[in-house]
Formats: sequence, structure tokens, C-alpha cells
Amino acid sequence: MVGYAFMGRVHSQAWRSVASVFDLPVRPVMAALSGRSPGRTAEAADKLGWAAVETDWKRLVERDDVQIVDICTPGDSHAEIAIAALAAGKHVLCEKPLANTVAEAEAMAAAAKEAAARGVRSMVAFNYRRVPAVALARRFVEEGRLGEIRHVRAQYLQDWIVDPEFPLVWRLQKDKAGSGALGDIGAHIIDTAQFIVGRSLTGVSALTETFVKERPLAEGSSGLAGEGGTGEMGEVTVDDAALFIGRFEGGALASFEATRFATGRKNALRIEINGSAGSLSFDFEAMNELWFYEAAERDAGFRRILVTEPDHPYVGAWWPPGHGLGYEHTFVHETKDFLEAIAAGTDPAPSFEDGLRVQRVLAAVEESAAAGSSWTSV
Ligand code: SOE
Repeated sequence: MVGYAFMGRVHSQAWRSVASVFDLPVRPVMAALSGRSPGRTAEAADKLGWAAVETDWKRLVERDDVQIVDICTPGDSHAEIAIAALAAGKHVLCEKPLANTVAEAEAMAAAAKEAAARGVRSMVAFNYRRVPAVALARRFVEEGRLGEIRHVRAQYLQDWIVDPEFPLVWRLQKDKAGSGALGDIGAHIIDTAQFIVGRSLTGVSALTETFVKERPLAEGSSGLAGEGGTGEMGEVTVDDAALFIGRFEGGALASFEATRFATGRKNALRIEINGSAGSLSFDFEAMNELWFYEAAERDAGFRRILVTEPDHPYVGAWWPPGHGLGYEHTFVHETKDFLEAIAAGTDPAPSFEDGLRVQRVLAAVEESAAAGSSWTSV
């Protein structure tokens, strides 16, 4: 694994526990962790359960005892690491968004396609597809229980940078993160919506805003928190919020909102879908619930489905009904699906091609917003 901040920690947790929960055809061994600082990487490796340490990811990618490379770094290094790892014959799991630009994502998707022909697999880590309620929503749409999809209403609301004194961490710097709320959390709702509906966005019209234009420089800029101020200010070079409307293949109309300024909302990934035969509604802050309305049973209203039954996606391997799962379990599910695909010799989803599809939407949103919200094809 490369990187050991927030995503590195949650991925490590998944690698550690996946084989103790699911019956897998293979068992992961946590061979080595790579990070730039020898001391901090060794400390993280010890805490997270990695056997060895590398201070250069290039050495990690060359190791004979490494068959999978898990990329948990900021977006500016995804393309270089992923392409090198695939060329070296390593399967690659890469954090989202796939890259910082469409050009990088195209190069990664091309490398993934070429590698797949050699039996080398790749997957982008859109973990919210693996929330049981989200996977159940997908199942309902596939089974036709919603009928013809007319509306998709998606929001991803956080508030961790409302304070103007919050430091300029890497997620607020375009050269490292590619974009702001748009790429960090907007990418999740774009993927989740396209996954549930089973169709792609064809065009968008967008607005973006950076409310706080300068922030204190942080000494360290890892994860979601800075590590001590330097007293100087730096420019925020990404969006704080991105809103857009869009149209799906097949004609459904959609609205998307990704913001880090929704005071009081911590990790509210919400999606509501209206079809001719029914509707679905989901909010990650109550992630074990899916709300379902069937037009044929009008008087029943929206019903709360507690997604903890053994026949619900992923749930059977966990706890008895009603005991519930959390954020970290979505990564365990992602790791399970990835390992199963590798063992079966099939291509896991979401593929780098799916990641590229999201990247094209992100680029269209930025283009539209820069052109005064003009309609922009994806
Ligand atoms: C920060 O906004 C963040 O950690 C994202 O980077 C993750 O992808 C999301 O799952 C939670 O919030």
C-alpha cells in the first residue's frame, strides 16, 4: 500500500479483516507500506499491520512479494504509480477520484485495458457502491421495481472547512487534489448515481464557488487536519461547493450538490430516485436504511427497509439482523470484491474505465461553471 493517512488507515483495516469475515479463495498478506518519511511510515506500518516499509513507491512496485498495489495517496500521484504498477504486473486498487485530469485518467484506463489482457486487474475505490443499502437500491432498479427512471437527486454534504481558520490542507490545493468538493465528494455521488441507475450522464450545467479564498498555511497537510499553523496565508485553489443539473442516457433529469459548507451535515451522501413505478431514498448518515415507495401501494407511503437481513448484499457474512454496519465495512466489501475478481480472473467494477467516465463528468462540470453554467456534453 502507498500512503497511510485517512484512506490508508481505512484500507488497512479492510485488508486486515476481510479474510476473517468472508470466505475467500485467496488470503491477503500485508507485505509492505510505502511512505516518504522513514520514521512515520515505520510507525504507521507497525500500527496498521504492514510487515515491511519502503520509502520509495517505485521499490514497492518492484518487490517480488507484492502482487497488489493499493494507492491511497493524493490524486497527483495516482497516474504515475498505477501505470508503473500495472506495467510491473501488479493488480491495482486506486483511491478516487481516479486522477486529477481527464488526460491522466485516459492514460490509466488505457494501461488498465492493456494489463487486463495480461490478466492484471484494476479497480477504482468508489466505496459507497458497497454500502449494502446502495447495492440493494441497484438491485431494485435492475429488477425493474422503480419502472422508468425520471429523476435522480443526489447530494454529498459535509462541513469540515466551514471555519475560515481551518488550514490549507492538500484537499484544498488544485495541484494535489485536482478539484475541491467536486472531485473529493462530488465524484462519489456521480459514481453512486450512475451505478444505481445503470446509466451515464450525458451533459451538465454547473455552478461552483470558493467561499473562503485564503487559509492559514499548515505545516503538515495530510488527511483532513493540518498540523500546526505557520502564521502565513495561502490561496485556496479549488471549489468549496459544486452544484449541477444533468441529463442521463434514457432521459432522466438529475441534480447534484457537493459541498463542504453544509453546516451541521457531516457525511450526508444522499440520493433519491423517482421512477414511474416507485422511488428510493438513501442517506449515508443512516446508512443501514433504504426508503422505498411503490406507486401501486400508494397509501403505504415510503417504507423503511432495515438493510440488515442475511439476503441483503454483503450482510450475510456479518452480524444477525438489526446489528448494523458502518463506514469501514464498505471498504471490507470493496476489498472482498477485488480479491474475488483477481482469483476468478475477471475484471472488477468499478473499473478504471468507470473512473474515467466520472472524470469526464467532473471536467464537464468545471468547464460549464467556467463558461457561466452553459450546457456541456460529457
Ligand atoms: C473527505 O471529504 C472524505 O474523506 C473523502 O475524501 C472521502 O472520499 C469520503 O468518503 C469521506 O470524506
